[in-house]
This record gives sequence, structure tokens and C-alpha cells, in this order.
Amino acid sequence: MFRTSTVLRSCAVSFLLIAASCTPDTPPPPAKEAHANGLTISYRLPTGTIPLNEPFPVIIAVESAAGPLPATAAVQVDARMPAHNHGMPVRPEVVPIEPGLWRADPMLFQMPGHWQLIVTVGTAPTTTQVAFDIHVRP
Ligand SMILES: [Cu+2]
Repeated sequence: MFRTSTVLRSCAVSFLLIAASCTPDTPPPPAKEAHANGLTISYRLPTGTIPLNEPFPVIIAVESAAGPLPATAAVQVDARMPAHNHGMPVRPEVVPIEPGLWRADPMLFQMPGHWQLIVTVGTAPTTTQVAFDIHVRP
């Protein structure tokens, strides 16, 4: 009896350890962050990476010292290749998800190289723009 219950208990413990170490399967990459005009603006890639020449979404987070920015703030998302003087062939729709969070979709980087993800946040009377450098591999 003692032996059986010990075995059962150790199985339960190892199952819990496996479950804990497997969740989440693929941890999301750390957000990239910029600070300007008292705002903290960051982006995250829900898919983990940027696929070349395929649409992908990006999540934008905006906070001030008072907390997450309300969904009424005007957030625009664009991307450019500064060396080539062109942008994306698509115009992403930017939709508020919850206070402080927006989803821009679709993004599309049609060629490898140096891109800038440009986030513009309008909080009247100020407009804040930050650019994140992104290098897309061939
Ligand atoms: Cu280009």
C-alpha cells in the first residue's frame, strides 16, 4: 500500500512539472519598447517572427504614467524601408483590443532588409511618433 501510493504521488508530481515546463509551448518574444513624450510605446509579434512577403499582425501597446492609454487615442501604424524610400504594399487596419492595446493587421514586408515600424499616437494636442528598426532576413 505504502509503495503504491508513493509511486502514484511521484507520478502526479512529475506530471505537474512537465505541464508547468510545457506551458506556454512557445513563449512570446519580448516586446520592443520606445519612450517619447511621456509615453511608453511597444510592439509585439503574436506570430513570433515576421514572414517575408506574407501578411502578419502586430500588437501595439501604449502607456502613459497614468496607465494604459484609452482606446479613443488615435494610433496609426505604418512601415517603411528608409534606404529604398518605399513602404508596404498594404495599409493595415488598426483596431483597439482593450485599453492600451491595438492590433494592426495586415502588415506586409515584401522584401528583406532594414525596415522601420512607425507608430504614431495622437493624444491631443500632442502627436508622438516612434520608429522601431527591424531587420528582415532574406
Ligand atoms: Cu525595399
